[in-house]
Amino acid sequence: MALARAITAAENETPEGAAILASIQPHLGRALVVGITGPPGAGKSTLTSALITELRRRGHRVAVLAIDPTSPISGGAILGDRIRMSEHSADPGVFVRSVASRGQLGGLSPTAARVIDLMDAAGNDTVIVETVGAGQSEVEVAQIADVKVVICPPGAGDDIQAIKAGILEIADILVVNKADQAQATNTASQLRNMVALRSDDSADVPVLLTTATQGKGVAELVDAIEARRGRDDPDTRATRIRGRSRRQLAEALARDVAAFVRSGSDPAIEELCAELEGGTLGLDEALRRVRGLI
Ligand SMILES: Nc1nc2c(ncn2[C@@H]2O[C@H](COP(=O)(O)OP(=O)(O)OP(=O)(O)O)[C@@H](O)[C@H]2O)c(=O)[nH]1
Ligand SMILES: [Mg+2]
Repeated sequence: MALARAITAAENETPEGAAILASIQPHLGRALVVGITGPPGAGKSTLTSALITELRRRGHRVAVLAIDPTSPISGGAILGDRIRMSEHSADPGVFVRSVASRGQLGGLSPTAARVIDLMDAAGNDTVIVETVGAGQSEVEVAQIADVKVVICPPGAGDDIQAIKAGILEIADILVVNKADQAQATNTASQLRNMVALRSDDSADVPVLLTTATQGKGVAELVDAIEARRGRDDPDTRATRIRGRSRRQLAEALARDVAAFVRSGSDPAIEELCAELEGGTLGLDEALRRVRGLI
């Protein structure tokens, strides 16, 4: 309940929220953040629920952040996720939260990183972040997550093409879910071929088969995720937290500066805008001068 309240306070940017966020810094970096991404309907939520079951069996405390796809295609996802993860709702070792997918700058919700930090500081050793792989958000998840799991449904040539074009590059683990369907093994070999064509460091990207609805292959997926956790030394951990903090500062700054420029309250900015409008000043030069102001 405390975590839920802290997240709400952080989302609403209340003074209490800011105080909590400031106080949790020393407690960050204990959780392994697992990103689950893939096309709509690939089975991300079902697999997440199965992952929770297996992680709980192994004694982990798990928090899930489902980034709500606000697109019309997968509307109602939050309700669906609630149903799919409801089997864990009575378990005090599991915490599930959904947030809207789009921030003011068009990317991942700016609060997502903060919510992950709060989940981490609250003592969850595994944080799962589910996002639909449909553009920008999965790339941003890659910047947040320590382990990136990309899910591909069987057979869909188009989906493989999309994954090839975008998210294959970020995957640490590839999963063909719905292994109970006929095309699954074929899709897995296609993905293995694609992985083999990648540069050397991709050699250890496993391609796994799961049937999330039956919990099949889930233990092997957790093993692959745990192998990553095992590789984690204090240095990479520290780098990871620094990366997250830097990203948060950059996002907060970008929002602040945008609000400042839009507010129309600064004479120097107003002068620049007038010159831009009048065509006597180019955008590059205006940017250069604004940099001098902040
Ligand atoms: N046959 C089969 N169906 C599955 C499997 N895993 C998930 N499904 C079904 O696929 C549908 C979509 O599953 P979700 O878990 O909601 O997929 P998702 O990727 O979270 O979907 P969005 O969040 O809307 O993008 C549901 O009807 C699931 O029951 C599987 O292993 N085999
Ligand atoms: Mg889902």
